[in-house]
Amino acid sequence: MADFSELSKSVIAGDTARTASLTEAMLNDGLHAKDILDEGLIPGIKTVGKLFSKGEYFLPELLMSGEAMRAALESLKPILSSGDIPPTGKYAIGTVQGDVHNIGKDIVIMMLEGNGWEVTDLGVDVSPAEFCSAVEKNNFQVLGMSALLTSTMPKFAEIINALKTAGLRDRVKVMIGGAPVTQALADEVSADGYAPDAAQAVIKAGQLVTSSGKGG
Ligand code: B1M
Repeated sequence: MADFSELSKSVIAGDTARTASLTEAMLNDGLHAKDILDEGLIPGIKTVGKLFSKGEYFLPELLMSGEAMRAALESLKPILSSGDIPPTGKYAIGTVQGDVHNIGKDIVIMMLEGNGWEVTDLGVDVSPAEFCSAVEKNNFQVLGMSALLTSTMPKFAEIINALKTAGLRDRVKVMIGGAPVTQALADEVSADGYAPDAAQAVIKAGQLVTSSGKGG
């Protein structure tokens, strides 16, 4: 039985070298990338969030643990994003303006790519105009938006309104996600879909293109 708690602890400690080496060792032992993520890395970073909320961790600790996560993701990326399946469609995704959290978005990207999606990463701190421009210039089936801060969640409605104003809303299915995001918010802002995690984001994206007949 793998000891995922050691991996969680190394993320909590913000120990980049140890997080990277434990991740590599687990992969070499034949453990699944998704289990390493779901059982070790994500519980670790969630604990960091809780410590930050309680005032026991400060910004430097948040940064160090974020770095440790990123180092582990480098090792998982080739596995999560490889998949020998036919192309599913084109997906663009970005973190909304005012928000620089990208770990969750990047995991969503890896899982989408692993399931045949051609993904364009619009990056972080993406303005409504940049989202609109991406949709205008490309033939994406799905536009994904991620937000991790309650203060940046209102950007979803702003971006969807900007798409409507630009006459682009019907060109693309819109999905939202991120730790504080809920289905209720998706309904409120008239997004086409919401997913609580990366695995379900892949399922939801597939459902959206199937229901619209926009599959690629
Ligand atoms: Co920040 N941060 N942070 N942070 N940070 C949170 C989000 C926070 C909850 C911590 C806390 O207080 N407990 C809190 C927000 C509170 C709130 O809004 N109510 C917070 C804060 C306050 C801040 C700052 C304001 C701190 C400050 O400066 N005083 C600041 C804001 C900077 C900004 O964006 N303008 C800040 C900065 C940072 C760092 C840069 C240091 C770092 C980010 C590093 C990076 O991303 N490169 C950081 C981190 C690491 C966190 C926590 C600890 C971890 C986030 C994370 O990576 N989670 C976080 C606490 C927490 O989330 N519990 C916290 C793991 C990741 C796998 O989960 O992103 O939820 P998540 O993604 C999941 C799902 O949500 C879903 O799939 C993913 C994989 O399963 N998903 C989607 C995500 N996007 C999706 C899109 C979809 C579908 C599903 O469809 C399109």
